[in-house]
Amino acid sequence: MLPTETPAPDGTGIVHLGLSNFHRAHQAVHTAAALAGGGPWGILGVAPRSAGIADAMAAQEDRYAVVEISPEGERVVVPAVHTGTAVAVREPERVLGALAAESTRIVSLTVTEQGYTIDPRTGGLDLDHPGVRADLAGSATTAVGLVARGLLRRARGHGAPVSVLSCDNLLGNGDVTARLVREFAAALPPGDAAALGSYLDTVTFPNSMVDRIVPATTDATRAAAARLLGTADAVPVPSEPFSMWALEDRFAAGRPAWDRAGAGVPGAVFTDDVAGYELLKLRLLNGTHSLIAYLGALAGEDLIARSVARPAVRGAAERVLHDDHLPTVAVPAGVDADAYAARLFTRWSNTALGHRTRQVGSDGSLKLAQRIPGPAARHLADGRMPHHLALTVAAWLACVAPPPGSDPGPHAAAMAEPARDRLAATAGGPAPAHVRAGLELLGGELPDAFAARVTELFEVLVRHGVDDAVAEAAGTRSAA
Ligand code: CS2
Repeated sequence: MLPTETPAPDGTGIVHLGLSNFHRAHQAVHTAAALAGGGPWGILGVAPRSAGIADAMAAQEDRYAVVEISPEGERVVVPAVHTGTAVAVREPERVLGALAAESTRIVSLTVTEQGYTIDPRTGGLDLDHPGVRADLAGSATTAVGLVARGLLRRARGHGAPVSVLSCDNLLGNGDVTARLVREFAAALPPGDAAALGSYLDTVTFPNSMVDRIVPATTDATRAAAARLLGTADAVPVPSEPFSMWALEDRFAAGRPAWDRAGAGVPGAVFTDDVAGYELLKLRLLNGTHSLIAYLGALAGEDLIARSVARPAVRGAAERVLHDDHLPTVAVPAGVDADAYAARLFTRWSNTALGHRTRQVGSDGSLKLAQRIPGPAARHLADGRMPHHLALTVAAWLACVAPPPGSDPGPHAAAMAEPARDRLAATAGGPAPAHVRAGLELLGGELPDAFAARVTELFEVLVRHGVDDAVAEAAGTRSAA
């Protein structure tokens, strides 16, 4: 059994949807810290579809290691907070039973931007999504369907309170989740809609900002875990040492003492200004991260750390962060924006971490929807062109939907992009129409002037490469 310092939880008060590396290195570690104070805060870890991690954890008594990697060295923590794992598509009844159990006080989620089944055109629940349609007809496979059907059982049963905690990189993630579940409820047959609708008045959906850079597991992670633990772990998680969590303290049935530091992480911040932390993080970190990933991949870089070490990419990242993202954020009281920004560059420069451009660049149509239209609209309304936000969109398109005959390189080609086929349809046509198709996916109805600037930068990128495009965005490119 993997050695741990986490005290055994006194029950399973949390059902978590999404057994990703991010959950396992973030919420799980903060929960391990909280359990030093005791409590019924064990976690049933539910993988939506794939059994790999769930079954490997089950074969290890639900334990795994988090390997914290920094240039100074490695450190291991075994956050033994899971009391079981399940796979929703394989055992839906068991998962629904757990969601509905009276002992469940928190249902948390890390299902990625894609997992919320949002229609980008409306920002609401995608009622045409095949999974959503099936869930409305009686199954429970999507995140929203699982949560709603679990809550419906609670409503029809004991009616005990619960909170739903989104831990994904969505602006207002709790509010968004509440809205999607309500939209699902409203689309149910009248009896169910009424029962769930009134129970939902008792459920809270705290907003939260989550932050820890967590790459994919590799053979090197497994080797490091085995070396540090003295025993094999099939599913360890690599992570940076940094971790941050800011949440609203609105829990209908209690919560772990996540404000406790321990297991290598500082305590979470409970605040009424989660929105400030979310904007700061989604824009400065995630928004800039996307630009680094796309430009880096186009320049042939596999790793984020190597990308940001390139002067052109570093320069563009500084500009997008300071000129385009930071001015749109009301920095929360007590946060030093300059120190925050400087620390981001240190975090991104962690070469030992092995964070890949393809990981950050994947699902761009969904991630950029959270990261670009909001700040871009702010600048454009003030009559200012956010050149480096335009460069971010151009670099995304150059990676995932380049014109035929232009090769974005292996790292861009390896990026997952749910809209790849849709974008391929316009990639061979005129660039302005192609860019418009890309911007439509991001939503936000940005003015034509922005689309025109994206088009210019896209053309420079695919014809002349990263250095020229960065110079063009900065206004320092000499006429070709
Ligand atoms: C990244 C995030 O992949 C991405 O889009 O920007 O996963 C980022 O590493 C985390 O949000 C850091 O907290």
